[in-house]
Amino acid sequence: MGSLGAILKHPDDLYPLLKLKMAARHAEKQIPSEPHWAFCYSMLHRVSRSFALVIQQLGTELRNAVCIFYLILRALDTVEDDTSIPTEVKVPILIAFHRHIYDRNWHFSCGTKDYKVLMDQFHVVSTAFLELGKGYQEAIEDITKRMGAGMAKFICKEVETIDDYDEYCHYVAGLVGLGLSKLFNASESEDLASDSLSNSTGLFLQKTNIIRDYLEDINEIPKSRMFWPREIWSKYVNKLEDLKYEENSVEAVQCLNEMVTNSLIHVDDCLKYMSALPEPAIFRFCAIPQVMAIGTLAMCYNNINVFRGVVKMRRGLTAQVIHRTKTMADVYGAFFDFSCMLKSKV
Ligand code: IN0
Repeated sequence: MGSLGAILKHPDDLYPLLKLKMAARHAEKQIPSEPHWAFCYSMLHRVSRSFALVIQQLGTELRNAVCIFYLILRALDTVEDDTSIPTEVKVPILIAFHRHIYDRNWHFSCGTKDYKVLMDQFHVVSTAFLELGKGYQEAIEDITKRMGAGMAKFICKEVETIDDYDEYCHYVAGLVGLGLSKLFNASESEDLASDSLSNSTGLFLQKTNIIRDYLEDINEIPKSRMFWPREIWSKYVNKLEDLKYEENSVEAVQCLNEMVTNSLIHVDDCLKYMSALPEPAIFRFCAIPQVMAIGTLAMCYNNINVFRGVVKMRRGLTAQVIHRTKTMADVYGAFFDFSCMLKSKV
């Protein structure tokens, strides 16, 4: 079907995309005038347009804290992800990262493209961090410390069991949930959510990323990154990379389906977490990534293309999710629709 055909068949797609573009333009115009904040927001915009968009509705203080938290985590992630850094250099940086954020003179060049700019200009992020309220700073420091230590642990350790998988996802995403709950609480608009529910919310997002990014991670140069737990893939193949070869297509899809099923365990907690967020702006900020995740899982299930290229939600669908996710009823509706799609594939 041509693009006009697609639009005519789904006329709803055109309008949300247009609205998304207008909102993105509006967000760009809202970039603050102080140069260090302008840098942080334009950096955020470059690394994740939709994230930059969705945080616009938060109050200024909380929005600034979330922006800096996101950039610090991206920087930490850039160090963890860069497979060209030797282990003996990488591990000490990860472990001390929570101290580097206070040091305007600290610098470590790594990563590529936008992430290289972020690393090279990290002192600008530090400058903005030091302007946040103490409560925000302490929450960000605490999470950065625990995450860096967890990442360091997994540099030298493979993800063997499902427990390892949950532990790794806790460090890189569950802790983000705990940190955000602390930031919401520090902004005084929200009661502190339970750690267990905040953790599940992060696990659900990260497991979705790990499933979706199989090929990208396995093809990483100079060394693959492997996050799928051996306890699951060893039922289907001898080596994780074997899943990408055409002769193993049947096993690959079966393994993929088991991975998707594993991530669905967290849906219950995610819905509970979201239903307890009374502040509308915070609610939308949390709900949009969750709806995107269940949508991505529904697309990935039984889909061999996960092993051939990138499986992503279409831009029009993303735009719809952003504009239609306003209340808990919208979230239940979206989870219901994507669950029906999953069910039809099982
Ligand atoms: C996030 C999360 C995020 C947002 C809201 C509530 C959360 C509660 C618990 C845990 C994480 C929460 O959302 C972003 C969304 C995002 O960046 N999406 C990308 C899409 C993509 O493919 O990367 C985009 O371009 O829009 C998220 O994925 N993570 C994240 C990081 C920092 C913060 Cl402060 C919030 C990353 C991760 C690893 C899933 C936690």
